[in-house]
Amino acid sequence: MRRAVCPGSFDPITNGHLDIIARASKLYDVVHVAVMINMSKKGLFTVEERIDLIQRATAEFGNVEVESFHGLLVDFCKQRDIPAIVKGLRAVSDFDYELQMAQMNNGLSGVETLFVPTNPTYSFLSSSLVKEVATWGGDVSHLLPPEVHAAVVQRLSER
Ligand code: COD
Repeated sequence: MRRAVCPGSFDPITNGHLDIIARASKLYDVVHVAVMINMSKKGLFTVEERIDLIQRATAEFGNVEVESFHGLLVDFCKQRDIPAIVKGLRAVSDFDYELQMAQMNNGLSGVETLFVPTNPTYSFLSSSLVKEVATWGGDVSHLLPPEVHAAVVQRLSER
């Protein structure tokens, strides 16, 4: 069984994340989506809400498992016998930090990181930018899965 993990904050999942997960799901038997628990940062959505949104957005792929994790990504990989991390690369600005993490993770445990070039349609897209634009009433419906867009609009209207 070939396994890989797509890790992230996913606050919330965007079409850019979804594109990488979809492509990984064609290359691997099982793709684990690992939602990082960050105690020091309050997100727009709780980790449980993010997991629910990712599960709904990826249900059609049929081989995606969504979980949260706390601590080192390499420990998440070790516990599940996952040899590969799949990451999307948006621009050169992503590369420096991603390279450092890939080399650190490989040195810690031997896990490999594979970089998938972003779909050019989403090369500018990040969760934080979506939240900022949506907060000020901008239209982000084309950048999010429909159920995620509805949840973002709902959550911002409660504030
Ligand atoms: N197009 C393509 N890919 C994208 C896009 C896009 N528009 N947006 C995001 N992505 C991909 C990128 O690969 C990105 O890395 C990933 O999605 C997740 O993005 P975010 O923004 O949701 O999540 P981050 O960047 O906050 O996640 C960072 C991690 C959780 C992956 C990282 O901090 C981590 O591994 N932490 C665990 C602790 C650890 O092991 N630390 C040591 C690291 S060496």
